[in-house]
Amino acid sequence: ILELMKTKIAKLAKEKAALKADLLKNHGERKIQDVTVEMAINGARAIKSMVTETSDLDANKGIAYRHLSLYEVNTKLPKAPGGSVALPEGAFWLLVTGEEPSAEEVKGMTEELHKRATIPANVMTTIDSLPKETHPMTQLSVAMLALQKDSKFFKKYQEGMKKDDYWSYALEDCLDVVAKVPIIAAKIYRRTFHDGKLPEYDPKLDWAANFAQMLGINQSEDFKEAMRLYLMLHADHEGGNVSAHATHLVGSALSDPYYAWAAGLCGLAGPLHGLANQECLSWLLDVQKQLGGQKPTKDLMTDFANKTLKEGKVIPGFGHAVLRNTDPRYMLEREFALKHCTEDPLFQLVDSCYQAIPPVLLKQGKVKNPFPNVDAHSGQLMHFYNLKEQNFYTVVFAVSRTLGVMAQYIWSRAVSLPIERPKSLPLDELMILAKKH
Ligand code: CMX
Repeated sequence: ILELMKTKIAKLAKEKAALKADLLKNHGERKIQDVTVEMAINGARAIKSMVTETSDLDANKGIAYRHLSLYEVNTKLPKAPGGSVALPEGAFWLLVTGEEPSAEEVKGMTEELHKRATIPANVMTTIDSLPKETHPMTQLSVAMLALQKDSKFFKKYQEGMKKDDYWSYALEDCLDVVAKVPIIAAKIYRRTFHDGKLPEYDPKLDWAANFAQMLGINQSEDFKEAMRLYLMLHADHEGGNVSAHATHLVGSALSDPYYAWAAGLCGLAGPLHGLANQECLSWLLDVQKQLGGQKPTKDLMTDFANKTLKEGKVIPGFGHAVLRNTDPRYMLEREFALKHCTEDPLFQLVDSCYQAIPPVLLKQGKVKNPFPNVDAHSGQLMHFYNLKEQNFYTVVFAVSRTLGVMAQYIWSRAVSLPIERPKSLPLDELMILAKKH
């Protein structure tokens, strides 16, 4: 399967290289946007200054993996036997090759990952040497760097590999990372929250199902299916978000995929990014406690939302920096929950928030997007299937996002994107420029 994958990437890379050359030669001076002082100060928001091949975020339709919406990905891509959710390794194939995989190709992909799913003893020892209270995201970042010793990209670069070969060794490392990350995540989970015993890896299972069973908390088929959905939905979200951008930036220095993703993981650990999902569940559980068994009616939830706003806090799980509509990832999780867990009191609370909170935020008047994002739902699903340790949620997100950032890394090398080096300015220089224009 690896050779087939390489053939597909090589073919697409040739087309993309021609497109890039055409853009640079014939349109390189063309203006695509004005950059304002506000954009420069406020986090480069909306400045079109990066190339990411794998996915594209539309403010209304949400993320598309290679031009396919998440609904299309979920409908069209192969499922596990008896399942109804697209397999995340199929999404990875799509992100990497640009093509919808056949069932045979996804099966091959799963097998390829099984072959690479061994964790060197030194990496396990490194994880075990960390105090158990170390945040699971710190443990994961440390483990990523411990894996770096075996980077094929790094080794080949030292030996003087040609530029044209960068992407194929990047692919080797990226496949290794994708194969190993769920086992490492499960290892961190078991040692941090349980007895430290790691269930055996099961090569008969797909990538997500194996991760679900290695957590050792719920062996049901429904949990495996929920995990497939979660890992498929969170796989990629364009290149400008903190973790993807950090990974891309570090990779642009030709640091190998392990170094690059370790940097990205540190970004994902931030409360304004990957940590938001854990905060969202905390808010829901707190509301549930205050409800003390009362039914979460729309009126009650409106009161809770107003109370949170009055306290000067944001309502976690609502709003988005780019999206201006309900996040399709939220909707797909909601559809799943409607099929599997409508009796769950926490789902009923989430459902009531869905009805009550957008009107409250709209009335407040300053939020650009009053609708829920994915974080408003994913915690409920994990919690329902007995994955209750919120400190671990960002690690589950990281397992999924590994697919996207690794696909992006491969493509950054395949189209030879150069080292990234935006121009920065001190504020007084910005004032001089602002007054000049
Ligand atoms: N509750 C209350 N106020 C909110 C809000 C919310 N959920 N979302 C935005 N606002 C406020 C902002 O704080 C801002 O207020 P000020 O002008 O007083 O600073 C105002 O509305 C305008 O903000 P915005 O332009 O609509 O949103 P931003 O692009 O600045 O921020 C985000 C986006 C996600 C950080 C913000 O909506 C938020 O804090 N949401 C809650 C936390 C959350 O769910 N994070 C997960 C994001 C998921 C993801 O990134 O994938």
